[in-house]
Amino acid sequence: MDKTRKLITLNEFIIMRQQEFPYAKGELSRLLTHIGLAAKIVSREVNMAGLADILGATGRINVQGEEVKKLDIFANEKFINAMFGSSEIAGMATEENPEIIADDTEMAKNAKYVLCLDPLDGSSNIDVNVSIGTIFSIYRRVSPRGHKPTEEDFMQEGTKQVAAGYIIYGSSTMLVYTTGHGVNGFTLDPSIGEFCLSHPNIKTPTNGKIYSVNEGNFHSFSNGIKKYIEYCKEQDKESGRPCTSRYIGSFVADFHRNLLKGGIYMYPATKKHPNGKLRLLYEANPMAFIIEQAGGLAVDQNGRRILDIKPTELHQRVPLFIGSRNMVEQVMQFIEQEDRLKPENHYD
Ligand code: P6P
Repeated sequence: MDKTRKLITLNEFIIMRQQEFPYAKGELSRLLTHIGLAAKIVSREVNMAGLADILGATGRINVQGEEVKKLDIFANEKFINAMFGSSEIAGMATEENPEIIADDTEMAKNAKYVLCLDPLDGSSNIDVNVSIGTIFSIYRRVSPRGHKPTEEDFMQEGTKQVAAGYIIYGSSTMLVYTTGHGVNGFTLDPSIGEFCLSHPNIKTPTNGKIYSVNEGNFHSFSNGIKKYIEYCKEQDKESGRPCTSRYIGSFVADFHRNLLKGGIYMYPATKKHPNGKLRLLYEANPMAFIIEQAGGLAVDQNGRRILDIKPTELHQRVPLFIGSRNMVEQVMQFIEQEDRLKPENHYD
């Protein structure tokens, strides 16, 4: 990073950008600032996890049927506390809670926003020191203020998001977010405890050479997806193939690398996950908002734009194809040719 460039902290950036919203009264700015605070607290704990008694499983299974790690609970609690502490959130939907969470205070009942959260995505990687992340999505509530929020506030199409972002706890901790005016990345400088602007106005390459998918599920994929993966492996100098296969098993880490370098992440329908594995409200939608703002695409297995999907359940899953525009369009062509135009094809 150019050391001569003025250091811009996340809070300075948020205030600078608030001036672009003439009618903003600072609520969203305050909310984003509190997200940054919670991220710092979780980052400290994630980086200390190996030393503190916070690794390992809790012995509980969450609403997703997945094993709950101690850090999952820690991150969930820290973000819940920070969000309601901002007084800007009427309620939250998080991966760790089967129902929406609402705060009974008058302040919360009168708040303008609701938040969808995956507090710690990729948590199966926690105990083996692989990068993990937090994903958030913010909506204006649609229910009347002065009352607790309803599920309707969370069942909005992704196009209605006011802001979305993620924190990646990796070789460094980064916070990447959008409010619909581009995508900006901030790297945590632990020596001053501030997120500093390190990746202004992120644009994802239109094409890429990286494909991210769990090929262990290969025989469960549709023919179109199988043929696309085989296409990625073929030798073709002109098109720069073979592609490179990179799959960390941590969505935030795979997404972040592909966002910066170009690539596609795919979690198709499988036998075990007939609707894909990624959740619409707090994984697919926020990342789809970011990737579109960065010039990429995010669609489901029918080629439907993720952000246009009207949610019907809080924890619903959706097959996800997200990343460089050309790569997403290409896999959709294979699905069109092999699955839809040849109805005799079916998932094995
Ligand atoms: P699989 C983590 O549980 C997660 O939701 C994503 O972070 C990750 O990309 C995916 O699931 C990994 O799933 O079935 O390939 O192990």
